[in-house]
Formats: sequence, structure tokens, C-alpha cells
Amino acid sequence: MLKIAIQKSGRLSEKSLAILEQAGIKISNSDRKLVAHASNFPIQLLYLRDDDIPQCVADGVADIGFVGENVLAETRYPLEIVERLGFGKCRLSLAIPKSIEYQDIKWFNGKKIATSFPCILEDQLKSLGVNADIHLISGSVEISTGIGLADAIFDIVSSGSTLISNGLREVEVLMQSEAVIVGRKDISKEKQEILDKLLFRFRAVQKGKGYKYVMLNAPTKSVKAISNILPGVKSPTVIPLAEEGWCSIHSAIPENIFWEVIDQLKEQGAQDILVIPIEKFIV
Ligand code: PRT
Ligand code: ZN
Repeated sequence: MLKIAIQKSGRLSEKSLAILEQAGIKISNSDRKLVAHASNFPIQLLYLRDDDIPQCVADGVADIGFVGENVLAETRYPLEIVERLGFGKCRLSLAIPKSIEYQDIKWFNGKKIATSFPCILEDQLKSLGVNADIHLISGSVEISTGIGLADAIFDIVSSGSTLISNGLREVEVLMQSEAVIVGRKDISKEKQEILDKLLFRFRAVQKGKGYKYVMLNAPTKSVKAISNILPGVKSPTVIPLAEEGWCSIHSAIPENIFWEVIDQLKEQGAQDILVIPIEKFIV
């Protein structure tokens, strides 16, 4: 049995449960009591506050945890990042009142900075050679400068609209973060085998998200040119159509170059292009 700690309720909860579901895992009690089991996979879920997840994994209460990289860095537990999950992306930035003129990081020397992430800020300022006064505040960091509590703030930024609506300007990004799976080095062979199976499924789901399945019709004379354009996995599938001189071509296209490839395919005479999402991609 592999014990997995996930956030009980917050920004990472739904997506953490969603990747388990996409990996075919059925959680028997989804009303989020403290503990839940999967009916078809040897895992147990522990629903916790995100701040408690690194410690639970470090202490062995859970074997792995799904948590923001920022929370891992802040709690300073010596855990390993087992997998990056690609959601919960954000940055941790220094921001100052927008009316203040700013040249560079030296501005922060001797200034008071409010934050809920004092350890990350301390480490970052140290490596930048800045000596500032760090003021720990547990919530609503963005109002600190407005009420005279601090000269600047260090906080999570996603769209940046919270900063703007509080009259602040993001001047330095000190860390990038996303949700990750954290674990210990010393888990048993039996648990490692379950974890490997789980990661195999997650990776198939993640890889599928990065591709689109494409089916198109093209003149037989264009098959070679089109096959050269389609990155495919090995090579595209080519099936003759009932109509003489035409073929159907099937392939998987990486999402990041999708539209460029489609433009090139059209130039080579591709028609009736169908695009289908890929649920899982196992190579
Ligand atoms: O209750 P619990 O302790 O479990 O949760 P929490 O309230 O501490 O954390 P939660 O659920 O808010 O966030 C969980 C994790 O999501 C964080 O640790 C980050 O890793 C990640 N994440 C991603 C974010 C954001 N994006 C985010 N935008 N966490 C917080 N924010 C907040 C930020 O604090 C600020 O107030 O959103 C505001 C900024 O957003 P923008 O879009 O206006 O810039
Ligand atoms: Zn928290």
C-alpha cells in the first residue's frame, strides 16, 4: 500500500484528484474525510493542508505527496522531487509600490519585506547578496505596504492582477513553482513498485496531453511529402481510399508545433483534416 498525501481543499486539490482519475484510479470515498482508499489500486489518500505535506512525507506518515514546489522549498525538508505535474504553475516575486522608482535588487538592502515564505526569501536574498529585514505574515501579504507594515512584499504571483489591484509592481522573480510529487529515498521495494506503476500511468496521460491525433485525406502522389512533414512516432499510417489516387493518413502531432504542421500539410494538398485528443500515449 502506497500512502499519498494530497491537498484537502485548495488550488491543487481538484487537479491532484483528476490525474489519479485519469490514471484509472477509483477513489472510494471522495467526500474527503482524512483518509480514503482506492478500490482498484493499492493506494491510500491522506487529505491534508498543503503546508503539512512535506513533513508527513519526511516523517513517513505518507510515502509521497503532491505539493507546490514553493511549499517544499519553504519547509526545507530533504525530500526528492519524483515527478513534475505541470499544474499549479506560479512564480514567487518581489513587488514594491508602483510609485517607487526602481533600478535593481540593491534597492532592497535595509528594506522591510513582508512575506509568508521567509525561508525561500532568506535563501534567495542571501544568494543575491541582499540584506533586508524579513517580516513574516500569514495572509493578505499584498496589503502590507498599503498599511505601512513593510516597504515591499514577496509573494506568489500568477496572473499578476492581485499585485496590480493593490498598487504594486512586480520587480524581481526569485522562484518558479509548479505542483510536484515529493518522496523519500528510502521507500520499500514493494512501495517503489506501486509508485513506478503509478508514474507509468501519469506519464502516459501527460504525454497524451502533449499530442493530437490527426487523420486527413491526401492525393497519393503527396504521401511522401506529407510523411516527411508529419513528425509521427515511427511513421504515419497510410490507408488507400476507395477513390482512386487518394489516401487517408493518420499520425500524432506534438501540440506545440500543431498549427505550423497543419499549415504545411494543407500546402501539400491535405484535406478533410480531423483532429482528435489523445487520452493516453504509451511509447
Ligand atoms: O489550506 P491550504 O494551506 O492547504 O492551502 P493554501 O491556502 O496555503 O494554498 P492554495 O490552495 O491557495 O495554493 C496551493 C498552491 O497553489 C500554492 O502553494 C502554489 O504552489 C500554487 N499556486 C498557483 C498558487 C497560485 N497559483 C496563486 N495565484 N497559490 C496561491 N496563489 C495566490 C497568491 O497567494 C496571491 O494571493 O493567488 C494570488 C495571486 O494571483 P494572481 O493571479 O492575482 O497573480
Ligand atoms: Zn497552505
